Amino acid sequence: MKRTVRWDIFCRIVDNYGDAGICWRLARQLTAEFGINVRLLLDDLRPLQRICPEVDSNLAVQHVRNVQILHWVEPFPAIIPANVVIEAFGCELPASYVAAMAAASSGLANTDEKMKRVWINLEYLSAEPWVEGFHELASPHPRLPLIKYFFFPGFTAATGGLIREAGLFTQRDFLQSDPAKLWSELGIPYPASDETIVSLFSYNHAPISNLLYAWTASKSPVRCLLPESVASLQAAQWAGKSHLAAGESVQHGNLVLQVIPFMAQERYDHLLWACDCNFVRGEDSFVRAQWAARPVIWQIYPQQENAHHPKLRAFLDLYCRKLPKDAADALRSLHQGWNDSEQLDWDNFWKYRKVLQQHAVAWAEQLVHIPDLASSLVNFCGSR
Ligand code: TRH
Repeated sequence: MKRTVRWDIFCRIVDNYGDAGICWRLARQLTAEFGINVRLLLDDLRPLQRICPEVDSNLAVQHVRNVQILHWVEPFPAIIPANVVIEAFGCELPASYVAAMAAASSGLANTDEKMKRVWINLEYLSAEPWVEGFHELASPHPRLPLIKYFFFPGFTAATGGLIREAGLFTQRDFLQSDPAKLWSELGIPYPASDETIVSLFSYNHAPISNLLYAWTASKSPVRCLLPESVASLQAAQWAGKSHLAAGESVQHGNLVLQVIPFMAQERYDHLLWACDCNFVRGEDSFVRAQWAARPVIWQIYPQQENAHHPKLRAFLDLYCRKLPKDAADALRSLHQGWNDSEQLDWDNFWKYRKVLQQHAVAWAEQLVHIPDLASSLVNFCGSR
């Protein structure tokens, strides 16, 4: 009798939406494209509900899009460990679950449970070169007969790759070829043809008002679409208001700032496809903006002791490799300003719009040649 392959993905929410967003995409792809039975265990379901409104954050167990979602609570209930166990972002598995994995591997469990488990520590994304040397490294458990493997997403063939669903580019190209349809599907009026449409998703410590002032004085009209949750105080202050809600828009100089509702994850992907340039943050929106094949400005998640600085540099080094020097300089300069709360020269950046656009397409095409993260995981785990 053929066994059903089961994977468990464990994730603790540190903050924001990225942890849930990444695990949710991975769970869905493993289910839809590989027929794997996935259980997603999250210690807080609220961020998932925000990006996927079908999820009910009050339920202990639920099935959404063929993924079983469990609220990870302590004390952790006794469940049979899956064939593959993903510990996302070093979240530390429940001790009882690890003990059950060890029992299964050492033959102490009953026949049904007796099978080797593959334990993966899924890391955060980094373009730093050291990642290639650590990807797929084995780390034997100090006491138990278990091995944990480090798995690094990344931008090169010597890493685990990036989350990218099958057919994503075909779907993107189809919608990008019909902008009127794309905007109407998003529920946003089709923008005027001379406007540069920019989406803005950032942390609150970004120099938002500097950017808004730069757009106000920019040489050509800019429409900034700002998802509601990040319609920060800075944007409201810039508009001379105490609060900005979804549906409100404000015009100053050459800028129209339009606050839009926070969207479900797939719709947000479509927003990235629709805009001329996307300001994104963290990890998941950063990757999705690259798949949009449009110029991207990344606000990196800040880490202690400025560990994010080399991470940002490493990405820009890789991304700018085939970009003409003057355009690369403008891109680096805008990233530096955006990440270090400095002045921003938007016009100097956007005068390279054509070359930046061509490069964004070429960059996405180049990344398609390395296996996506889900496929890399399935191949690696199959080979264990
Ligand atoms: O929310 P984030 O800041 O998440 C961060 C990063 O993942 C960071 O690396 C991690 O250390 C930290 O969390 C704990 O940014 P990120 O990664 O872009 O995730 C945002 C998610 O929200 C992404 O899946 C897209 C989704 N989203 C929507 O679904 N709708 C929206 O309207 C918007 C703006 C975002």
